[in-house]
Amino acid sequence: MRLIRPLVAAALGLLLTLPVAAQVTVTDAWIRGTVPQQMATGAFMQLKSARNAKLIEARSPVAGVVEIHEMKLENNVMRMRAIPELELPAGRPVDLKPGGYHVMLMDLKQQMKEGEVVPVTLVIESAGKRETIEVKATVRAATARSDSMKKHGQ
Ligand SMILES: [Cu+2]
Repeated sequence: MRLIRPLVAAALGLLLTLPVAAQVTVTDAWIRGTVPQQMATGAFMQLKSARNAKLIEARSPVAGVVEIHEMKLENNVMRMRAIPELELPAGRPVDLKPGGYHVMLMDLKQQMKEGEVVPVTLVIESAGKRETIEVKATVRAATARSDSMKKHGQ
Protein backbone atom coordinates (compact mmCIF):
# COMPACT_ATOMS: atom_id res chain seq x y z
CA MET A 1 0.00 0.00 0.00
CA ARG A 2 2.76 2.36 0.88
CA LEU A 3 3.99 2.25 -2.67
CA ILE A 4 0.69 1.88 -4.49
CA ARG A 5 -1.01 4.90 -3.01
CA PRO A 6 1.43 7.47 -4.34
CA LEU A 7 1.44 5.66 -7.66
CA VAL A 8 -2.32 5.83 -7.95
CA ALA A 9 -2.27 9.47 -6.93
CA ALA A 10 0.38 10.19 -9.54
CA ALA A 11 -1.60 8.36 -12.23
CA LEU A 12 -4.75 10.25 -11.33
CA GLY A 13 -2.88 13.51 -11.38
CA LEU A 14 -1.55 12.68 -14.80
CA LEU A 15 -5.02 11.88 -16.08
CA LEU A 16 -6.38 15.14 -14.79
CA THR A 17 -3.66 17.18 -16.40
CA LEU A 18 -3.85 15.45 -19.77
CA PRO A 19 -5.00 18.02 -22.28
CA VAL A 20 -8.21 17.38 -24.14
CA ALA A 21 -8.82 17.64 -27.86
CA ALA A 22 -6.15 19.27 -30.01
CA GLN A 23 -4.38 20.68 -27.01
CA VAL A 24 -5.85 24.03 -27.78
CA THR A 25 -6.70 26.30 -24.91
CA VAL A 26 -9.24 29.05 -25.28
CA THR A 27 -9.19 31.97 -22.90
CA ASP A 28 -11.24 35.10 -22.43
CA ALA A 29 -13.90 34.31 -25.04
CA TRP A 30 -16.40 37.11 -25.52
CA ILE A 31 -18.92 38.45 -27.99
CA ARG A 32 -19.69 42.06 -28.65
CA GLY A 33 -23.22 42.91 -27.66
CA THR A 34 -25.71 44.00 -30.29
CA VAL A 35 -28.72 46.27 -30.55
CA PRO A 36 -32.07 44.87 -31.71
CA GLN A 37 -32.19 44.12 -35.46
CA GLN A 38 -28.40 44.13 -35.72
CA MET A 39 -27.48 41.19 -37.91
CA ALA A 40 -23.79 40.71 -37.24
CA THR A 41 -21.19 40.91 -34.53
CA GLY A 42 -17.79 39.55 -33.62
CA ALA A 43 -16.56 36.90 -31.22
CA PHE A 44 -13.11 37.29 -29.72
CA MET A 45 -10.77 35.12 -27.68
CA GLN A 46 -7.21 33.97 -27.32
CA LEU A 47 -6.27 30.60 -28.78
CA LYS A 48 -3.15 28.68 -27.92
CA SER A 49 -2.30 25.31 -29.36
CA ALA A 50 0.37 22.98 -28.04
CA ARG A 51 0.90 21.63 -31.54
CA ASN A 52 0.78 23.27 -34.92
CA ALA A 53 -2.88 23.49 -35.76
CA LYS A 54 -5.39 25.66 -37.52
CA LEU A 55 -8.84 26.92 -36.88
CA ILE A 56 -10.83 25.87 -39.93
CA GLU A 57 -14.42 26.46 -38.96
CA ALA A 58 -16.63 28.01 -36.31
CA ARG A 59 -20.32 27.54 -35.58
CA SER A 60 -22.85 28.92 -33.16
CA PRO A 61 -26.56 28.28 -32.69
CA VAL A 62 -27.17 32.04 -32.47
CA ALA A 63 -25.90 32.76 -35.98
CA GLY A 64 -26.97 31.48 -39.39
CA VAL A 65 -23.55 32.11 -40.87
CA VAL A 66 -20.23 32.05 -39.04
CA GLU A 67 -16.94 32.96 -40.69
CA ILE A 68 -13.35 33.43 -39.65
CA HIS A 69 -12.32 36.98 -40.49
CA GLU A 70 -9.21 39.03 -40.53
CA MET A 71 -8.84 42.78 -40.54
CA LYS A 72 -6.01 44.43 -42.33
CA LEU A 73 -4.95 47.94 -43.05
CA GLU A 74 -4.87 48.36 -46.83
CA ASN A 75 -4.11 51.78 -48.27
CA ASN A 76 -5.01 53.32 -44.92
CA VAL A 77 -8.39 51.63 -44.87
CA MET A 78 -9.24 48.84 -42.47
CA ARG A 79 -10.68 45.99 -44.48
CA MET A 80 -12.30 42.85 -43.21
CA ARG A 81 -12.45 39.63 -45.12
CA ALA A 82 -13.17 35.98 -44.58
CA ILE A 83 -10.20 33.65 -44.43
CA PRO A 84 -10.46 29.88 -44.95
CA GLU A 85 -8.36 29.08 -41.92
CA LEU A 86 -6.38 30.65 -39.12
CA GLU A 87 -2.95 29.24 -38.33
CA LEU A 88 -2.26 28.36 -34.72
CA PRO A 89 1.51 27.92 -34.43
CA ALA A 90 2.61 25.56 -31.66
CA GLY A 91 2.90 27.27 -28.31
CA ARG A 92 2.18 30.73 -29.62
CA PRO A 93 -0.96 32.52 -28.48
CA VAL A 94 -3.12 33.89 -31.28
CA ASP A 95 -5.35 36.80 -30.40
CA LEU A 96 -8.78 37.21 -31.86
CA LYS A 97 -9.55 40.79 -30.99
CA PRO A 98 -11.27 43.91 -32.29
CA GLY A 99 -9.25 45.26 -35.20
CA GLY A 100 -7.70 41.87 -35.89
CA TYR A 101 -8.79 38.29 -36.35
CA HIS A 102 -12.27 37.48 -35.18
CA VAL A 103 -15.06 35.00 -35.53
CA MET A 104 -17.83 36.75 -37.43
CA LEU A 105 -21.33 35.88 -36.36
CA MET A 106 -23.77 36.80 -39.11
CA ASP A 107 -27.46 36.33 -39.75
CA LEU A 108 -27.98 36.60 -36.00
CA LYS A 109 -31.08 34.86 -34.71
CA GLN A 110 -31.29 36.88 -31.53
CA GLN A 111 -29.96 39.99 -29.88
CA MET A 112 -26.64 39.54 -28.07
CA LYS A 113 -27.37 40.87 -24.63
CA GLU A 114 -24.68 41.81 -22.16
CA GLY A 115 -23.99 39.09 -19.63
CA GLU A 116 -25.44 36.25 -21.65
CA VAL A 117 -23.31 33.21 -22.34
CA VAL A 118 -23.29 32.00 -25.92
CA PRO A 119 -21.93 28.66 -27.12
CA VAL A 120 -19.44 28.76 -29.97
CA THR A 121 -18.01 25.63 -31.53
CA LEU A 122 -14.53 25.74 -32.99
CA VAL A 123 -13.28 23.14 -35.44
CA ILE A 124 -9.52 22.67 -35.13
CA GLU A 125 -7.39 20.70 -37.51
CA SER A 126 -4.04 19.35 -36.42
CA ALA A 127 -1.91 16.71 -38.14
CA GLY A 128 -4.81 15.88 -40.43
CA LYS A 129 -7.22 15.30 -37.57
CA ARG A 130 -10.25 17.39 -36.85
CA GLU A 131 -11.56 18.10 -33.42
CA THR A 132 -14.22 20.37 -32.09
CA ILE A 133 -13.95 22.58 -29.06
CA GLU A 134 -16.97 23.96 -27.28
CA VAL A 135 -16.44 27.51 -26.07
CA LYS A 136 -18.68 29.56 -23.83
CA ALA A 137 -18.44 33.18 -24.83
CA THR A 138 -19.75 35.94 -22.60
CA VAL A 139 -21.53 38.85 -24.22
CA ARG A 140 -19.98 42.19 -23.35
CA ALA A 141 -21.39 45.66 -23.76
CA ALA A 142 -21.59 46.97 -27.30
CA THR A 143 -20.02 50.29 -26.35
CA ALA A 144 -16.51 49.40 -27.48
CA ARG A 145 -17.66 49.13 -31.10
CA SER A 146 -15.22 50.39 -33.66
CA ASP A 147 -16.39 52.13 -36.80
CA SER A 148 -15.21 49.30 -38.97
CA MET A 149 -17.30 46.83 -37.02
CA LYS A 150 -20.30 49.07 -37.38
CA LYS A 151 -19.96 49.09 -41.13
CA HIS A 152 -19.42 45.41 -41.35
CA GLY A 153 -22.24 43.14 -42.34
CA GLN A 154 -24.39 45.85 -43.79
CU1 LIG B 1 -15.85 40.37 -39.64
